[in-house]
Amino acid sequence: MNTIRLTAAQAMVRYIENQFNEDGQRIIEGVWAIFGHGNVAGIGEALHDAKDRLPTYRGHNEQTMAHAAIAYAKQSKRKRAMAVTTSIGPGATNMVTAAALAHVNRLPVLMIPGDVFANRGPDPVLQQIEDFGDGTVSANDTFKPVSRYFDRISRPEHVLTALPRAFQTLTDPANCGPAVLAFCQDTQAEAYDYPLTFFEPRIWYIRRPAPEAGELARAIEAIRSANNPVIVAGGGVHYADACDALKAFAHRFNMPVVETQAGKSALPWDDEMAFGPVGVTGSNSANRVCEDADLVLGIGTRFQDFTTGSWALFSKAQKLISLNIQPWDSHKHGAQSLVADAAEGLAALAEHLGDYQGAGADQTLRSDWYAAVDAVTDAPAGNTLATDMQVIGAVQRAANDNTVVMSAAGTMPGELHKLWKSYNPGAYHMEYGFSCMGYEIAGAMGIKMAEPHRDVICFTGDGTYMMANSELAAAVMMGVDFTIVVTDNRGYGCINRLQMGTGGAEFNNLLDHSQHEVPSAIDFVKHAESMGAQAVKVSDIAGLETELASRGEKGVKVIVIDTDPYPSTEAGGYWWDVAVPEASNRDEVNEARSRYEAALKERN
Ligand SMILES: Cc1ncc(C[n+]2csc(CCOP(=O)(O)OP(=O)(O)O)c2C)c(N)n1
Ligand SMILES: [Mg+2]
Repeated sequence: MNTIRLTAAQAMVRYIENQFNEDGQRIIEGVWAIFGHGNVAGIGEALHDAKDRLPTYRGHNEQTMAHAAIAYAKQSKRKRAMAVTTSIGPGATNMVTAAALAHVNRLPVLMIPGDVFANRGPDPVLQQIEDFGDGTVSANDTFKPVSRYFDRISRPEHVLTALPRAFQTLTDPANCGPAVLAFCQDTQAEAYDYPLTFFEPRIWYIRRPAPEAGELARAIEAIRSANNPVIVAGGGVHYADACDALKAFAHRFNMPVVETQAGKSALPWDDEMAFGPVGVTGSNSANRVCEDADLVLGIGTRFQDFTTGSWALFSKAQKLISLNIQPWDSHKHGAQSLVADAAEGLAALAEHLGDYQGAGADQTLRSDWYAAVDAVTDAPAGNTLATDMQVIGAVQRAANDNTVVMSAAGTMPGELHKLWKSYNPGAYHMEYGFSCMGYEIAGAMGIKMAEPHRDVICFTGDGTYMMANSELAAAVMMGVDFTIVVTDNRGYGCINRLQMGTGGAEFNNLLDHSQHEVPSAIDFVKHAESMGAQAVKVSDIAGLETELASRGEKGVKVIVIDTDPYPSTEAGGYWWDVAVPEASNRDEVNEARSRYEAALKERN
C-alpha cells in the first residue's frame, strides 16, 4: 500500500482539505484557532503548513469564534462549515456552549479541542480534570451531550475512522450538528504511515430522500380530507433550498404559509400566501390562520415552543402532519409523519394533490397586520426615548434587497420576528434555537464571511453586547465589514418585562435595579472604538437614519441608540408557558398565578 508518513494532526488537516461539497467548494472553509499547550505544537504546526489552502483565523474567545463558525454554516445553508480548535481545559470548555448552540439549531461545525496525554505520562497535565473514579474522563466529556458525533483521538490510526464519521455528521441533512474530535496532545504529534488513498479528494453529496409510498399516501389522504390547511415553514425549508418550491406549492394549492424564526424569509413578506410569523412572537394574521386551520402541515420545523405557543396554538382537534427529514421531528406531538427532504416532499405531494384547493385565507388579515406593524415601526418620534420598534422601522427603511438582519437573544428576536419585512431567502438570520446572548457580533462576522456581497446588519442589546463583544476586534482586523445597531436600554429589558408579566418585582435585570454602589454608565462608543470599530451614538431615530444611510463604507460600524426598556409590540403574540410561583407573598404573583392556571386550563 502506498503510504505517507505524517503526524496525526497533519493527517487530519490533509483529510479536511480534501473534502468537497457538490459545488466543488471545500466543506470546511477555514479553521478558527486559539492555541494553548493542548494544540499549538501538533495541530498548530499542521495548520501552518496548510494555511494557503485552509486558512486559520485567530479569535479572541473560543465560544464566540465558534459562534462565527456556526453562523457561517447557517448562512451557507449548511453547504459549508468551519472548524474550531482549542487547547485543553478552559479553552475546550469555553466552546461547550457553542456546541450546544449548534446542536439545538442542527448546524454543522467541526470542533477540535485538544485533550490530555493519551500516554498519561505527565498526568495531571496543566488544566487536566482529575476524576477520582474514572481514568477515561477528561473535560472534553462535557461535549458528549451537546455533540452529534463525539470521538477521542488517542491513537494516530483513529484519524482514519474519526474524520470520515465526523464529515458524515456534518453533511447529513437529518443528523446534522456539531462533530467533536477531542484530540490528545501527544497523539497529535505522533507520526504514522497513512494510506495515500485516505487523502484522495472526496465529494459529499447531500441526501435528498423522497417520501416513502405509504407515508405519502396517508399524507395525501389527510390533506384531501382537510378544508383549511396551513403550512408552517421552518428552517428545513431553507436548508433544502425549497423556498421557491414552497411558494409555488402554496399558490397552486391555495394554502397560507406561516413562518417560524428559522423559517422566516422563506417567502417574501408581501407574497399573498405569506401570512407572517407564527406563535409567541407571531402575527395576528399567522396565528389566526393557524387557529382556523383543520390541518397543520409543518415543513422542516422542530415545533419549538415559540412556534406552537407551548402547543396551545395547535389544539388537539387539528390534524398535524410533519414533513421533516428527521424522523424524530416528523413524529413530534403525535404528528402524522412524512419523512423526506422538504423540496422532494413538496414535489411528491404536488404530484398527487391534483386539483385540490385549500381554503386560502383572508387577505385583510395580512393588511390589518401590516397596518399594526407600520403603526409601531413608523410611529412618529416623540420627546421620549425611542422604542425598539422604531429602531426596527429605521433599519427597515434603510435596508435593501441585499440586506441580512441578524440577532439571537433579548428583545430583538421577538420584535424582528413580528415586524421585519424580509425581501428574499436568507435576508433574516435568527439564532432562536439556543437564543444565546453573545452570538450576535461574532455571528454577524460569520454571516459576512459566508456572503461577502451582502449588507449585514446586526441587532444587539446592551446586555448581549456586554456578554460577548471581543470578536469585534477580530472582524476589524480581518476586514470583515458589517453594521451593528446597539439598542441600549440599560439592562435586560425583555427579561425585566417577563419578570413583571409573571408578577415579579423589577429586580436584578435593569442595571438600576441591580446591586450597585455607583450607577452604571457604560460608554459603548468608546468601547467599540477601542476595538477599532467606527462608533457613533445617535440621540434619536432621525440620527439613526442618517448614520445607517452612510453605512457600507469599509469597516465595522457600531451605532448606539438609547431605547425605552418598557414598551414592546402589543399586537400579535400568543401564550407562552412560563411557570408562575404557586405560593408567594406578593399579590401580583398570586394574580399572575391565577391567570397562568386559567391559561393552562384553556390549553388542555
Ligand atoms: C447566554 C445567555 N444567558 C442568559 C440568557 C437569558 N436572557 C435572554 S434575553 C436576556 C437579556 C438580554 O438583554 P439585552 O441584550 O440588553 O436585550 P434587551 O432585552 O434589553 O433589549 C437574558 C439575560 C440568554 N438568552 N443567553
Ligand atoms: Mg438591554
